[in-house]
Amino acid sequence: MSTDLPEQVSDIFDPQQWRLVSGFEDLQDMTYHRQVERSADGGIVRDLPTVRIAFNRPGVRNAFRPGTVDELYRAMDHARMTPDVATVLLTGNGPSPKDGGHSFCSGGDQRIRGRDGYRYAEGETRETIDPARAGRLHILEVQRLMRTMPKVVIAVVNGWAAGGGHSLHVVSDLTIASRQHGKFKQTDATVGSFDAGYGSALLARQIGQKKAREIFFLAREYSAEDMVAMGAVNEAVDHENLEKVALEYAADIARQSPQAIRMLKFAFNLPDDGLAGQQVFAGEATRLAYMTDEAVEGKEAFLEKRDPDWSSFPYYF
Ligand code: S0N
Repeated sequence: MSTDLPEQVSDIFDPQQWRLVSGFEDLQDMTYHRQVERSADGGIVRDLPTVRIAFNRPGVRNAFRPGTVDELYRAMDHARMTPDVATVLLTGNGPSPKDGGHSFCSGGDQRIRGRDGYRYAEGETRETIDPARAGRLHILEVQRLMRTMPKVVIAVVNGWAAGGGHSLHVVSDLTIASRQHGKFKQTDATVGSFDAGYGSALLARQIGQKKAREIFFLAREYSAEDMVAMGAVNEAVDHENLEKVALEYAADIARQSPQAIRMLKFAFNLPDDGLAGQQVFAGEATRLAYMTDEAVEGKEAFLEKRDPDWSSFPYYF
């Protein structure tokens, strides 16, 4: 029985609740943990259905560079494909070793944004960079994954959610935020970038056009309580209890039917996601239909080279 406790990665991270996810020990800019139940002697009794994916660059307010986004996508996709994971907590590690500042995520790392649209790591030049990787705005691929994965994603906003970090909270299914340190600021326009997809348009669907435009056009700072009042955040929580409350949310989600949660998430997305949303919802409906005798009859008739017999399947229930 393993008693390995993971490293303390943030001020409100309880190592007793978690284990490192194997296969992800190489992560540099993110951490990825699975919730576990431990016995009194600290041994892991069983896995629980929640994972914690966290930005791990607190010195730069958890800004993301291309490698960060690659790691985030990898962990998120692993969570998507793990059958007994119901909920993903997306958060930020910290506080900053430099100044004690707390951050969820401050968006794209501005130090590496080249005028040509590429992101340059230290020491890289136009000649040495791999353009296929460095120029991608692939945080948008993460947004789509979070949106379409059949799991609930909770943004656990422990500090600054700014720029592209603000957009990640918008695209999450639920958001809870630290009352003391959770701060929200949409700085895209300040630095000449703009999330013209979910980050802005979905925000407007969530809180209304006037408030969403205010957030983007004025780039002001908002507290967790401000965001609760606008309907952009589910709950403001005392900082020390933030991850505890996130796990309570996750425990409630785990008490619901997985199928019902999937269908509900896709149904909530559908009107805002157009045909792509319909495709995701309909794909799940097709999967359910394949489980019926009627669909089995269609398949078997084809394989047996006969006409299907629909006589026992009603047109109306
Ligand atoms: C978060 C803010 C408000 C916090 O202010 P505070 O507490 O005063 O801290 P600072 O002293 O400013 O920061 C502490 C240290 O961290 C560094 N730092 C902070 N944020 C970043 C960042 N985003 N990139 C690089 N470094 C960062 C500071 O420089 C400081 O370092 P030192 O101690 O060395 O001086 C405040 O920090 C702030 O406003 N940050 C910038 C927020 C921002 O503008 N982010 C970018 C917005 N744009 C995007 O995120 C684009 C998103 C994106 O990727 C995208 C989305 C859709 C389509 C395309 C794209 C695309 O890829 O471009």
